Amino acid sequence: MRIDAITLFPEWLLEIERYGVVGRGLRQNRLSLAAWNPRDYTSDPTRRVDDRPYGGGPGMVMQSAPLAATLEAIERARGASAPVLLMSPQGERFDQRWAERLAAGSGFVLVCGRYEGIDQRFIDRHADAELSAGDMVLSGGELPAMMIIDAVARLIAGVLGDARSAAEDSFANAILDHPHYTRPPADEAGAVPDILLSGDHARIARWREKQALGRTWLRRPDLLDAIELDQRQQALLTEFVAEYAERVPRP
Ligand code: 9D3
Repeated sequence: MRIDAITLFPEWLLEIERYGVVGRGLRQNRLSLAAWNPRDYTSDPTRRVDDRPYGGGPGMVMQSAPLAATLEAIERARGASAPVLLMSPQGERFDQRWAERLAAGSGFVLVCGRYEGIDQRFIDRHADAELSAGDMVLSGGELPAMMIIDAVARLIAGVLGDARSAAEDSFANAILDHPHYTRPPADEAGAVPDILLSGDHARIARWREKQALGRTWLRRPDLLDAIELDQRQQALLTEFVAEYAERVPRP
């Protein structure tokens, strides 16, 4: 998998090479990452890549030509074209389905904007999709790009040590995780639920699934609307809801 990123802050973006799952993927040669600065591909002697918006208004707009020239250099280096994904607050929300789709291909180009935005002509001509990290205002596309690289890297076969993990994650994507506990069995914040200390693996699995479904019902009902529960899961959730109604009496 080859990922190229266009950014005014290439050193920052490449920091992720030094850590965690992305670092591991690079060392294993299952992933390669390159960052390209559009200032290196402008004909302007002052290396300018932005200008004032036509029609007026605050802020600056990234010019199309330096981005297009950078993209051309990337395609030359790759020897082929690759999907171009623009990081944008106007984009489609990036999620695990997007991560899976990207991990299934051989790579892509991430374009990180800065300033108020990017000249629409670059977007229209070159962007295959626009992706957002969610409804918050950031100062550029670099952090969303790093987020995407991390999410995709952990789906590349062999990058996660444990083959189970990625598959479990994709189920965990549909509903929330159950709570976790580790030693000690009791501390100033309370005791670990008895069942987890019982050694009864079947009951523990059932308890965890019930907690996962219950938390999803409490915190992310939208996720439950999107999936079909089987009869066993439906029964576990009904149990959770009944116990919850007892614990928290409504006025
Ligand atoms: C505050 C300025 N905004 C309206 C006047 C427009 C705006 C322009 C540029 C808002 C943010 C940005 C920079 N953000 C990104 O490039 C970005 C982003 C984000 O801000 N939130 C979530 N996902 C993304 S992906 C790229």
